[in-house]
Amino acid sequence: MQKFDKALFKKEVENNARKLFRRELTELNEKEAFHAVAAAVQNQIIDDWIRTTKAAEEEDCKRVYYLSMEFLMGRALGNNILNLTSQEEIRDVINELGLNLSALEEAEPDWALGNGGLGRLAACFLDSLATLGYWACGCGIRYKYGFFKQQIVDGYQKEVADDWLKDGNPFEIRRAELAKEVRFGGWVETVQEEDGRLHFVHKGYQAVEAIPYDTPVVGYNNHVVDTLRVWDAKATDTFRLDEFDKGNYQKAVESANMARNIVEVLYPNDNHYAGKELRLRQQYFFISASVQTAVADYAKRHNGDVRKLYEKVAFQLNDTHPTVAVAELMRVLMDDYHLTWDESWEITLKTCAYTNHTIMAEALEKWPIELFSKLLPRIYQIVEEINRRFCETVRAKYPEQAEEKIAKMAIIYDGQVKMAHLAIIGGHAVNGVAALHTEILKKQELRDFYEMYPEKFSNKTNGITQRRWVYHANPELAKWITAHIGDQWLTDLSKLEKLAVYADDKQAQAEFMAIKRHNKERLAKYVLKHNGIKLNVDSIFDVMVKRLHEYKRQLMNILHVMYLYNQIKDHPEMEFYPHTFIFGAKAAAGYKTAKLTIKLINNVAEVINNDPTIQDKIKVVFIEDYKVSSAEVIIPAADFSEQISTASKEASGTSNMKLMVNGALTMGTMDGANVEIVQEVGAENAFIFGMSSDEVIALEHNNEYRPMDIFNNDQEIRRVLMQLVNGFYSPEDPELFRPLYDSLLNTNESDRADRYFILKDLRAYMKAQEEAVKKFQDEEWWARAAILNTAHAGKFSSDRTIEEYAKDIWGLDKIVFKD
Ligand code: 26M
Repeated sequence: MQKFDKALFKKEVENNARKLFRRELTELNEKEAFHAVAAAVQNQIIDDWIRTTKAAEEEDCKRVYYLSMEFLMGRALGNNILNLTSQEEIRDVINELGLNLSALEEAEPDWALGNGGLGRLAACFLDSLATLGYWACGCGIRYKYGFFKQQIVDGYQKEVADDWLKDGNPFEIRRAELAKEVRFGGWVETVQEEDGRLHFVHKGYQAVEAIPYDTPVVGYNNHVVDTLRVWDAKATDTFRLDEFDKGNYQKAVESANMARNIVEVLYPNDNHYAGKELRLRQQYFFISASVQTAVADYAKRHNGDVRKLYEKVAFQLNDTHPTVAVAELMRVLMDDYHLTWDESWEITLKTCAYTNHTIMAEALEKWPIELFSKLLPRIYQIVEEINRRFCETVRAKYPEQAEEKIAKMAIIYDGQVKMAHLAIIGGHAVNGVAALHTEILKKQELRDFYEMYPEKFSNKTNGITQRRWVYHANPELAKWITAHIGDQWLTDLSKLEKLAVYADDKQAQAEFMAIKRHNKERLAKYVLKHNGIKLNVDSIFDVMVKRLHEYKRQLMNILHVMYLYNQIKDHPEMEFYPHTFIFGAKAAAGYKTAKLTIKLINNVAEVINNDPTIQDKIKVVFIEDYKVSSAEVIIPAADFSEQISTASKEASGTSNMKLMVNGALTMGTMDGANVEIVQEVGAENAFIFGMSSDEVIALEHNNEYRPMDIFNNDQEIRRVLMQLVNGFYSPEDPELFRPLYDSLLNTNESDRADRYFILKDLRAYMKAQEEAVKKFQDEEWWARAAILNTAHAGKFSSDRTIEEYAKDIWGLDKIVFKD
């Protein structure tokens, strides 16, 4: 590989300015200059990208298709530059050109094609796949509008459309030549072939053209470039002409609108299923296009013989959202490649694998059969046949309890198509995303399936990429780590272990905490600019950043803040260490309780931050529009990491890992990957509290939980709850927070009171907080524990996770460059 040519790069940037804007570089604003530089960076990538595909094709490598409705990529420019390892050279050139690299990076919009954990995990996985030298393609949807932007107006969340593509995306390439047709609606006709076989013909459908846009996924320092392929939708020209000929203008416009609608917007729900037809349309649209492409690409390389597809192709289903892939692969193999059912079934089983990301019942996808069969008649027919055969198997295996098993396990039952069942039955692997979560799946949620197919189940604890979450987000810490243990941690995070010997080293402690302080200053600047609030960098930065959901218990956090405020008001003389509570969270647009919690946090902030008698002992900050790029500023500045979900509810969590590796201490319940974090760092270097998952599950079953008893017996908690309904935080509308109060204390027709055991865990949480604050004041103890958190975070690299998937589920080999 040739060395980075600074002079050439500089010329290219200058030329790009002229080509793109017909102006000189010096005359461009920051956004325009970003485009000029990004185009030059893309040019650095392109040869490696082509070369990667060539090498993988020549060696006939196995390729994994990561099928996901979401890829929460964040910004690309800075990360690409880091992974190309030409950061210093590029920075020099940019400085010589009178520009500033970080300012240019900030001009790029976030690629917010995802909601939260599941989407960001997909993005971390792509980074790891490329870095480890595997051949991978992320397949998804090119949403015109990504996850909404959040504005806080009068304390309320307001959703604003995220028009992220309006200035174009310099990293994407439109591949019109690879378009595929996707068919909706119509009916299926059965035709008997000469050989007696039945053939199924899809008639009267509406066709949509799927057009792929490819963006590069740059591996770190290895010249491997994988692909993120997102599909755009267009009305098919043939259909339109046809309709015009008949003078049916209306229908032609309808079809164009239908196409546009499919890719219009990302559904902003997470862990919640709504049963919208458009959502199923989105799912089938990108799956059909991706599956057709994967099979065609394989066929091209294997003389049209697809019977060994599974040897070279793996489909990973990111939750149940892409599960129609099981039936679509069956359809393509049978209808387009003329394989038999049995041949197709064997291939499908060996190709597909499913990851479960949640046990929340309201997240389970169950489509009404009318809706499903009308939109996807041929697919429904195939699902019915898969189901029929599955039920036969169950009857043979469990003759005694057949109907009971079928009621629980069938794909089609009670008028619904159960996508999780299809994913489990139609694939060879099922995995949970943390050890505890996988155990709960095996013992409870998916118990019958585990009993029937124990060999399919495994755990793959989530991870995060250290390239974005340390190297890019926390450059000072990255430099410090490299100075102490070398730079191998960038591709082998277990190397961080070597930092443990510095935990007791006074100088190392001082340096580590100085870096934390700089990061707190950087965040304080951000908050001043975006919120107009001045932060005290000597205070504890207590950070809770994640989607807003009742089970994550942001409400418990703010109730604790309300309690502290009462304490200080009652005892103004008491010693109190300054404490800054930082929140970042978006609520699903239709999720009332979640939105009201945001309003509560903001009202509490308003009252406390403006109370002069508090003298800045407590600050509450709600950071507007939490997203990947702001996470990169917030996370490195954290002292406390809030991971306080009701045990058993958070499948894994990933902000817990990002915060840990950046030296924050976990304040958490024994839930999701917190359990493994504690295992790695030691319970003495975290603050663990609350009910265990077993206790929660037992209490859910025995119906003996009475939150009202807590209200009646604990006067301090009672007072906090009363402040929700006496106008203390909403004098203009004392009833405003009544729904939150009710959710904690009053059982209603749909819900038992305090479904997530907030009051049950609140005392324990308050104690854990008190303990943590005490420990924080012992600077030496804290510095040691913070270093140890970074040192023991090695397990939580997505590189480790991907190696496990590659070995246990996908059977991938690495790309080798021969030239
Ligand atoms: C479903 C139907 C309709 C519209 C949207 C959805 C939907 C979208 C996203 C449902 C769930 C979605 O995401 C769930 C999610 O993010 N789960 C999180 O996955 C992380 C990665 O494994 C885990 O770390 C988190 O614990 C888990 O909550």
